[in-house]
This record gives sequence, structure tokens and C-alpha cells, in this order.
Amino acid sequence: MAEKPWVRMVTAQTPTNIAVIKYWGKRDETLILPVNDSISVTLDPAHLCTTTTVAVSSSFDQDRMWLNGKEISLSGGRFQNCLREIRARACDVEDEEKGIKIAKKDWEKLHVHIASFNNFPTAAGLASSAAGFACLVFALAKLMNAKEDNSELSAIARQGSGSACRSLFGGFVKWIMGKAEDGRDSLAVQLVDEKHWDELVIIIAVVCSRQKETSSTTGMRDSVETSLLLKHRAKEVVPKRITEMEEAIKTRDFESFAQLTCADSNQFHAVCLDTCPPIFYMNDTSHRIISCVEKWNRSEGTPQVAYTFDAGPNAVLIAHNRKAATQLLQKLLFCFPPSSDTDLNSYVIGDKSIL
Ligand code: 2P0
Repeated sequence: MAEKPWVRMVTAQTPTNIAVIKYWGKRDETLILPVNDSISVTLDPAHLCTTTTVAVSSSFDQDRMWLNGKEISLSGGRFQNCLREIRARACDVEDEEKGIKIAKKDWEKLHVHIASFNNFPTAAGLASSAAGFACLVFALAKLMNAKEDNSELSAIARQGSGSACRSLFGGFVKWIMGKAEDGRDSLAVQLVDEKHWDELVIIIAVVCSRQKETSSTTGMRDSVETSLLLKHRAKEVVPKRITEMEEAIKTRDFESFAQLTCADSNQFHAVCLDTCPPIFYMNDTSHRIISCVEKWNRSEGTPQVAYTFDAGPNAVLIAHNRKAATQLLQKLLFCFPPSSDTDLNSYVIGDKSIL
């Protein structure tokens, strides 16, 4: 008699992360090894996160994936690398409640179905791939009972999308670029947890939620090939900034934190302009937000808010505390009233949080 079909499922939720010292440029495109260290803050899962359910069943005859309800191809190298790496670490599973027993050797033959949802626009410069691959790797690791810790899993998520490795932890996270040619030491570590600096408030001003024109992958490849500023940045600027940023975070020194965050965002966009052909991720509204924050910070004598922009026009604004966040919102609403014809159309407010 044929065995009764069974299914085992795991659901995970992973927030996205925002870099305060940016990753831009790879030294190895396949393994996704960066040209410099980076540091990020992980957001509250309530606002910008991916929820992924992975399932394995004796009745599945191929690996399949759905993103926001639409089936997508799993044939890309990045998905295949993540699946292969997790399968290689799969262990015996014994689910007494459901009466399911999967031996380590069986995982090679079994297929998975993956359903993933983002609660924010995909590919609009809000780091959707970061949350997506981190969540996928984490959920698969739980499904297959892999014993690796989050840093070891981060080196697998990195092979899906570089910035994904930083979403395996909450709080402030550093992606160490590593030295090994095989990428085994290019992984994420938590610098401090989400409670360490919990007075910070992060506001995302969604300037435009359309998909960006130049993907990060293409953009950073062009920058590595053509930008002299990127070479200078990776070698001379970032190593010093990483040390200073770690110190600012450890001591909760908002003035240094804000100065380093804004400078690094501006240099990343300068590298984009220094790329051939030049890449324009920010737009006029982004520039007006920078002017507004710079003017306010200068008038206060000490910074109240840091700004940073990724591969898109949306502003990530990190306020020193709730009072500064309230004042910032008032200023933004004054400069960009809801009825105006600018693109600025919503604010996402969240505290830092944990995976
Ligand atoms: C970052 N970004 O550090 C930087 C800042 C965008 C600007 O990481 O090719 O989607 O998948 O490794 O991770 C975006 O790059 O690129 C990114 P891949 P990814 O957050």
C-alpha cells in the first residue's frame, strides 16, 4: 500500500535592515564577497518584513516558490546556492506530533515549496532582497533541522543577496568582509542588540515606491569597473569609518553616529555619480529632504536626525529620540504637505527591533 502523503511546514518572519555604513561593490560576484565591511540597523518586523512559509512533502515533485502570491522561478543561481548550502547541512527530523520522520540522507530527494510575502514594496530601494533571503535561509534551516548558528546561516544568506546576511540579527549588525577566497569568513555578527540604543526612532519617508531602474547588482558591478572613488572609499575611507561607527554605537554617541551615517550615504551616492554610466538613485524630493535635515541639525547646534538613502529615492531618517522624531514629522509635513504635488506619500515609523 502506498505511504500516506505528509507535509511539514515552518514559517519565519524577518525584518529588513538599513545600512549606516554602506555595502557597495563585490570582489567576487558568485560568492557575493564585498569590497568593504558594512554596518546596519535592523528594523522592527511590524513595519518592513518578509514572512516566509517553507514546506516539504512526500507528494512534491519539484522545488517551487511564490512571491507575494505569484509564482517565480527558482532556477537562478542565488536561490540554487542557498538551497544547496542548506540541504548540505540538513539533519534528521522527527516530528512526533505529526508522525513524520525524515532521515538526513532523504533531504537530497525531497522537494520544498516556498511562499514569501513582503509587507512593503519589492525592489524599491527598501532592501526587500535582504529580508527575503534572510527569511528564506532561516526558515529552510529550521525546516531541515540544520544546527548552524545565525552567523553561520548569514554566510549562506549572503549568497542569496549580500545585504541579507545582516538581517539574521536584530540591533546593530556588522558584515565582516572576510579574507578567505571561499567566503567562509564573510559573515554577519551582532554588535549590540535592539535594547542597547532603544531611544532611536526610525522614520522612512516613502518618496517613490516604484521599482528602481538600476538594480543594486548591476549598479555595483558598474561602480567596481569604473569608479575610482569606490576604490578610494573601500581602501581608505570605510575601514576608519567602521571603527568610528562601532565606537559611536557602543557609546550611544548620536552626534558622531549622525555625522558618519550622513557622510557615508552621501559618499555612496557620490560613487554612483562617479560610475560610468552614472547612476541616479536619489531624486529632487530626496535632495530636499537632505537640505531640510541639514538645515535643522545646523540650527540646533547638535544633530537631531541622521539621514541615509539606499539604492532608491526613499529617505531613512534616524531620530535621536521620540521628541526629535515628533519634530521631524512636523517639519516633513510642513515641507511636504499631503496635498502638495511632490512624490512624498507616506511615512513608516518604527523602532529598531529583533528578528
Ligand atoms: C547596503 N545596498 O549596504 C547597500 C547600500 C544598497 C545601498 O546592499 O547584489 O541587494 O544582492 O548583493 O544586497 C543592496 O545590495 O545586492 C545593498 P546583491 P544587495 O544595504
